[in-house]
Amino acid sequence: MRYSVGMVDRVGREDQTGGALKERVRGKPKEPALYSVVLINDDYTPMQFVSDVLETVFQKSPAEAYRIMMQVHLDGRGVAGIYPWEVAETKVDTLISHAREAGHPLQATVEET
Ligand code: TYC
Repeated sequence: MRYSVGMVDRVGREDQTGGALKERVRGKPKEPALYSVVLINDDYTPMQFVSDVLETVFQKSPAEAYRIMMQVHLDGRGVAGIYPWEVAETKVDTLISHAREAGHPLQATVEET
């Protein structure tokens, strides 16, 4: 039996790409941009509430949550976490809705890192 080298070749290439066009990749692939969720101090939100949301929404340990809460309390602001854009936005939305539901004026913003 005889095989056509050209045909075997073409079938082989089609196998690798599934027949689809591949995008040319050049240069160093960029990491996705990251954003800080920044908590803002106020005079009314209880310290315990801020520590609790840092634990539940931002997955901080009790010690780290307390440290961040005190940093915000003393310095006026502090970073709760660093995430891709959509995650950061969702964290802020969750934080704000918990705070409003509990009647607290806690504020947070997303900033480019
Ligand atoms: N300053 C608040 C108090 O004394 C505590 C607080 C900490 C509020 C951090 C907001 O983002 C905040 N009860």
